[in-house]
Amino acid sequence: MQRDQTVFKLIGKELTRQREGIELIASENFTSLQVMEAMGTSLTNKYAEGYPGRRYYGGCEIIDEIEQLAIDRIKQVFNCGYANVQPHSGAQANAALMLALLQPGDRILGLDLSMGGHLSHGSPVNFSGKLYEAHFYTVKKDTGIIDYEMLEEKALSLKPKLIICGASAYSRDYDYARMRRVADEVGAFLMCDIAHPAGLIAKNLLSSPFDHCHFITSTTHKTLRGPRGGIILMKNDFENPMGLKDPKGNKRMMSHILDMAVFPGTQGGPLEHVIAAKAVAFGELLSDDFTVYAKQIQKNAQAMSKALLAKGYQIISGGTDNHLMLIDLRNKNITGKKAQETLDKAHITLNKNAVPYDDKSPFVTSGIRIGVPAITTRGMKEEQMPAIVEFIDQVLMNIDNTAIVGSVKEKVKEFMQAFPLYPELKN
Ligand code: DSN
Repeated sequence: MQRDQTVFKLIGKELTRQREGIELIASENFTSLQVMEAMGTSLTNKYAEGYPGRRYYGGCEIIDEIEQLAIDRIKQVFNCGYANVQPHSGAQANAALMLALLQPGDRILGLDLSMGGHLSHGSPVNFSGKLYEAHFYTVKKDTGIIDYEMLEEKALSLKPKLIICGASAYSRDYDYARMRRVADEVGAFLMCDIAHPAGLIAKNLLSSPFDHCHFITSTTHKTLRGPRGGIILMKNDFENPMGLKDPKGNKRMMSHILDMAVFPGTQGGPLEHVIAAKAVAFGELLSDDFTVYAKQIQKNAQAMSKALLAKGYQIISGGTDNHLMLIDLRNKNITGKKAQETLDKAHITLNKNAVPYDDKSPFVTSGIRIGVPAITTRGMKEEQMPAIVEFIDQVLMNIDNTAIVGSVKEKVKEFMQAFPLYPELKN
């Protein structure tokens, strides 16, 4: 068969784009070459419905070893007792967890999407908001911090079956113990979606939800720096309180209910090439190098936030504890949409984002979200953060001046040459 020049040419162009630009999308990262290599392997050819040692297909003995390795490694990373590494994504992990715990129409309580929450935590446009009765807590208008009093009041009056913590645009740590007290008071399960800060939690740089939440879900490609995918974890397995029993009348353990909710509940054949890449990434996570990386993420985020504040940018909650920050551009009279589109022209990639109590639509927004995991992978340290803020500021302060925006693009390209990406790859 002839090599598909069309597709590979486009893949090459994308690599050039990634190499030349400053990547500030908080949910993106650059995997190691060995993580990418594991994904492009013969494992993509294999069907392996089921779990290690209990598959529906023959020929799974090697696949079993690989998947078990991924499970064992991620359990070691988070010092936890249960892991399912099959979810194709974070949203799939959340779907499976909800399927395991809830009946249609059950109440759930999560952080409002417009306050930094996530689509799969009950948004009306997502399955979670269509199948379940979703309610939301917010952040406080004056501080940008989660309104725990509101969360408690809503939980007490609504008696949700599931309380969700975790967000996609929240820069502060959580009071998990407080949320667990509320969950216990109303008899709810507590889950935490750690997709964003997982890499920092893995290295004990943020509070750990594991001692307080019944369930943890995550993606594997953000601060965990693995392939695109999801996971479900529990600190300890426990007997399911829903009373579900096996054919012999014994109460099923939650691990069994969760496994069944992933497959056959919400997915078919697992992506074993991705699971192999997860195993590689989880091995990297266990290394001291990753500890250094995770610490650098936090230092870079703090340096970036300081440099932005120095230029008069308003950061929601006044700063960051993790890898990201949310900037309200209303004092600069620029919309998130315009900022994202113009920064893109200068090869600075980030996303527009609603800010809490935004007066603009989600398609326009008043803010932008900035994250540093990807530039930290490129080798940047605190001293590069003011330079990046300077580029951003030059673009935003000259937003309609194509000559200046074009000149920043050239400066960005030159700047990035000191931080090579995949030098071993030709294109
Ligand atoms: N798309 C992810 C993010 O950017 O945070 C959430 O799913």
